[in-house]
Amino acid sequence: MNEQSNRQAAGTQQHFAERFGAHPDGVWAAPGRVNLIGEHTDYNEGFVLPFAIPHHASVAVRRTVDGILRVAGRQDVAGHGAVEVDLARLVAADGVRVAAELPGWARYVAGVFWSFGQSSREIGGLTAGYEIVVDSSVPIGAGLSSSAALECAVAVAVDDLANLGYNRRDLVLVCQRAENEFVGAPTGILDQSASLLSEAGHGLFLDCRTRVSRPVPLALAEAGLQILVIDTKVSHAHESGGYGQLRQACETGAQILGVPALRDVGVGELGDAEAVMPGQIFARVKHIVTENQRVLDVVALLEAEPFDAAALGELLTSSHVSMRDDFGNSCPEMDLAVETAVAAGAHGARMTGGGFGGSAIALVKANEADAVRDAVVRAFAEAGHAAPDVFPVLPSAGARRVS
Ligand code: GAF
Repeated sequence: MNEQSNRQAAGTQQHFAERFGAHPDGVWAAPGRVNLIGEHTDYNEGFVLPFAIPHHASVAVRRTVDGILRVAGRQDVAGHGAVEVDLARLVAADGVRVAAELPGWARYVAGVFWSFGQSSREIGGLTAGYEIVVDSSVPIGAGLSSSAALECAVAVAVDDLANLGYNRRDLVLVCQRAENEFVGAPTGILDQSASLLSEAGHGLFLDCRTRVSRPVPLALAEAGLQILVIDTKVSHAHESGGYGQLRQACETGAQILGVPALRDVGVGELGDAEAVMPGQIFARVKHIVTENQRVLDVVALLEAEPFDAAALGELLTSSHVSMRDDFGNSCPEMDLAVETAVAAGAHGARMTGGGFGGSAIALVKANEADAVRDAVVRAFAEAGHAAPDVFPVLPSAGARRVS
């Protein structure tokens, strides 16, 4: 743990004591992520390569006996005090309907309890009662998985305290169900897998069909490289709008091709696919099929140490162009961030996460990071966009107990 995360854990613990007048049983942390490459491939049963970032959610938790879940945010994100929920009623409830009664961030916490309740035999431990203080350094709405970080921190804490005995892979599914069926966002397993399974210094290569993963070395500092996050400040949410429509288009494409998922279509089959479907559906299919291949190419590059940074950068930029031109989930601020970073010397850059805003990543030489950041900030000012946040991230550890 670094100094910042020690401070965050101590702050969460102290806030818990002030709020609930007692010491928590422990503090658990789970990181946000950037996705190096493999966008929207997860729900198409394809490949992804995310890594955990140092920014994380932390939860201080105490198990009680009164059957009530009390949750308070250290930053009081939505301006609410402690939210109280009857746990026995929560776990027996119809997910999305109950979620609608809760303020934004509390949905992710309650959703994990609800989701555990759908598959746990140990309901007694789950419904005993819990007091939780939530804190997070993951920027909200920036495409860095602030919601998955919160779900995963709660999941590892409750699994520990109630002795539920889940392994990490199954916790991924518990958190995904919270997101899909409680919060109502039709997402895949990318974000929760990155938060729960990542290792420091590595990317996580995950096959989303088999759920088999392996760490891939991402020795950036040793190669004189940095990955910059460019938070465009264009906020997004996946509960509504574009994300679901894209998912639907991919499913339609797979149906037309008669395959279980777009994972089953190879780059060489795209010519035939184009002839049998509407142009816009084909464009979505093309992104997914070529993106799966790019993930495999990036993994091959990274596993051939020392890796070719210029070739890696080119694959990242191709991924962005594919989203911009074929998948239709970019936005002008994102395109400007990517184009400016590359023009200022980045090896490559791309939007990371679901899209329609959020963040880009740029692979840069460490000694050129300041120049790239300055160029992006300048370009945003000249275009009249809100100032972006630009900061480096290192591949970090996955969810863990911190005290
Ligand atoms: C969001 C979703 F939550 C992920 O499941 C994934 O689909 C991603 O967008 C796009 O790759 O982060």
